Amino acid sequence: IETKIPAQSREVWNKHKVQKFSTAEEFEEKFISHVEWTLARSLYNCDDIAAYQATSQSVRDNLVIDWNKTQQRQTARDGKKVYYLSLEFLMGRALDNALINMRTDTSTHDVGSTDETLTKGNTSREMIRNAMKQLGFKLEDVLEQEPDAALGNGGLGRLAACFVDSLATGNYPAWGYGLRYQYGIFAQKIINGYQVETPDYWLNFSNPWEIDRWEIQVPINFYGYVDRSDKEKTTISPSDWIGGERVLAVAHDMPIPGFKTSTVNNLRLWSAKPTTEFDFAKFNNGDYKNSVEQQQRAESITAVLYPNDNFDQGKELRLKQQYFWCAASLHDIVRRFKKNKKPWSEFPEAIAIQLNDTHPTLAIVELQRILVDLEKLEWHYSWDIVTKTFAYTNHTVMQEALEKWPVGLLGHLLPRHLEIIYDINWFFLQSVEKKFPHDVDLLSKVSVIEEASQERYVRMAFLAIIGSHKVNGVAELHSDLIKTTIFQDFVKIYGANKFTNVTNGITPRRWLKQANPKLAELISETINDPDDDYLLDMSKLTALSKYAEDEAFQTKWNDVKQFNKLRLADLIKHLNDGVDIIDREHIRNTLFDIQVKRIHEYKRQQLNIFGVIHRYLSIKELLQSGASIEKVAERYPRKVSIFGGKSAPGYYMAKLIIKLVNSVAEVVNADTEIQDLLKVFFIPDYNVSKAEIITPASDLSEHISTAGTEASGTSNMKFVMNGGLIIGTVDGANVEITREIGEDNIFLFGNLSENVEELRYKHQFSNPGLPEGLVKVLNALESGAFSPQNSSEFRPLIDSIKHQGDYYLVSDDFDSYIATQDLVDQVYHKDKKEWLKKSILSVANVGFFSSDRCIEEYAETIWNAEPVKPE
Ligand code: Z57
Repeated sequence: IETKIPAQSREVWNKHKVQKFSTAEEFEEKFISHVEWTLARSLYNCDDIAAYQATSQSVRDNLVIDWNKTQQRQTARDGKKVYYLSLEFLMGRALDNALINMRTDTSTHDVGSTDETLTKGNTSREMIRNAMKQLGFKLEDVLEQEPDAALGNGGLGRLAACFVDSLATGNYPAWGYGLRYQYGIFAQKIINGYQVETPDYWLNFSNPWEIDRWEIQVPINFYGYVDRSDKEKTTISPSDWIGGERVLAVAHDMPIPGFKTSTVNNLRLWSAKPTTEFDFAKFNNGDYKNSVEQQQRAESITAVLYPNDNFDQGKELRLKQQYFWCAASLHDIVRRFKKNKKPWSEFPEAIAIQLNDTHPTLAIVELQRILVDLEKLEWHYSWDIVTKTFAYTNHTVMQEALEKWPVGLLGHLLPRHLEIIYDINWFFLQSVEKKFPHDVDLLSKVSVIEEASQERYVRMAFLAIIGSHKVNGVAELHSDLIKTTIFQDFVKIYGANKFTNVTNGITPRRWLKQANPKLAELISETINDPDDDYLLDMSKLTALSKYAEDEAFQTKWNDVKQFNKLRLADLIKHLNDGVDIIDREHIRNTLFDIQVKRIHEYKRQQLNIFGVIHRYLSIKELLQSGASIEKVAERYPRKVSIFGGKSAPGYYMAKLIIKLVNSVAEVVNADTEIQDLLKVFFIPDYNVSKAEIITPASDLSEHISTAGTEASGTSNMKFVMNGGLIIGTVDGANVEITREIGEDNIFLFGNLSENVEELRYKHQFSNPGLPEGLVKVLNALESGAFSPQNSSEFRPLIDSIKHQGDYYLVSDDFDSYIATQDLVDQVYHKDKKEWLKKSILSVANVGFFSSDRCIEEYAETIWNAEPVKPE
């Protein structure tokens, strides 16, 4: 590797080589020097926040050493590099994760152990905990100081975060590329039962996890025109795009440590800043203020994350974000490639670029522009390189989430890119015409340009398919669905092999070891794996199966669950202004029923809350008919129904569902007649760090989307990994979860995806009459039982079912949902041993859903990339 340092200076560099801390002693020294030098504080003003900063800086120092070595090693080895382009990385907190991942010990066990006989070379979380104690701090309190890096909305963004963890753990030479939003997803407040959004300015204190690369600045152009004064030139020959607005993309790197490996990969996030160029025309006109203001606007590009999940708002600023990020990332990738002086034909062997949804589709167009316009390569030669480089992951079949940009808007912002899109489409349609002559209908169906209405649109998913060599869905059912529905014509054109499935996964480091240390400890002890190697090879968990019916083990298993339920009960009490709604006395016999995820009609939180209302009404009915509370408890045993999740700020129905949950909670929790048989709570501001407390505490979690709408779901995997059972529809990854853990260990209900179309169709015409139970619920809603001040408040939720065709099939699945909830009660309360057996077997067989497996599949079947292992 090249260097500017003369050979004779090497000695000095080697003599003063930086070293990682590896003992408690060395850590303490680092910590204190960061308090003094980095923070300019001292023993006299070091609070928990300062301790968090100093600890993070110290840990970061270790990571940076390995980061540098990893980059050198990966460059020297010159294997294929993988780039994961995602507009969202929902990372959560970094410190605890780094402490867990950077552990290098091979002999000490670190959870709950008070063993202080850690020797040199063992950098473990436990060592740091003890050292911090020596320094006067409690690790758990210090960890709480870190704000979540909430640069994502939901599943898609969290998936990207799990992926970078697994890429580093698997030693893949892989970088993530994203945007460094100044404001992540909004913080959610609940005021009078309504969601209120408040800004998440997460960079309030300096962020110890980012390395600012002020030297890496990429100029990005927008607007302007294409110079066509040379009449010889066509749109497929090298063209000059004269940009009209210019901003700079600045790199910020986050180190991504792998688990039990010294590989530290990079997550590069771009922020926008004004160029130092000045608009002298304006300035000379005396318009100094305007000229400065225009410059200031640059920063708005990376100011805020769009807060929609599974919905395309189509705003110009969003398109600007997308191009800004794609152009900066590609410039960076191409720059690195060119250092090697390889021929362009080798580009696809050197580089794989994965597109996380259609958000980075412009990267395809940008690479074609770089090759044709800047590198002056022939069009078709370039296009061959492009299509061999890219692969596209689809995450949804929902129409409202599929991106399409008005041709006018795209052409205004990126005039040269629109030309290239038209030419890509032209050559594509020609090839279709050749294969299926005279099929005009087919041509209009698969054209990148939609011409159905006045406005013409660019269909980004079609462009992504055409520009990629592989397209994958995120769970088996979903990957089958895209082949038979939204992309069926492309299967006809390209053949089925272009389309593949890679079922999602989650990282067991964060979602088991970090979130549920007690369960992790019990597992490692039981399967005799003191070094937690099962976190790398989850098939080891199958060894738990033989204890599934072992009573002593079941008791320990149940104790862990109780611990986690108490931990959540504490959080809920804290969030409820110190008022405890959960009866600690009975917590062992109280079923924790949890649904936490983005609020969306297709995810059907409305079905859940209708079920809760139904349960409440039934309890009341029984009591009114004279049954004793004990008698009622036999039919409706104790339950706490927990909800959480954000609604997009502009999504009226989702916000109404949140309000309904809170209104029901208010009525039910205040009803002394039912005692503690039923409690309802909406956890405000659901995020990654809250998920780490919530997930381990579930007895039951709900994954109840209308069949065919949830592409995969990933929280279903998290709950199973923590010993929770699932009530769910035959949708997304629920299907494979059932296959892996066994159909006896999951509560499935509802209509199948193959029947959805017909059911929806029927709703348009006939009115089959709603199920009796649902009628009671809707009547109660209509009567204002949960909205005394405004009895029509929930009208839209009722109307959607009664008068608008019940698009999400709540009425069709209602009875089967209620019946299945009854079954849940039966098993949980009448046969606890059976329940625990199901729970243990679930964890024993959850291994498939590790994101390590998932990344390996991407590497083998899509990227053709191999790990670069440290010596
Ligand atoms: C998003 O979070 C998902 C899909 C999208 O198209 C967008 Br935009 C955001 C989710 C799916 O809804 C989940 O089912 C899936 O598990 C997740 O992406 C990760 O694949």
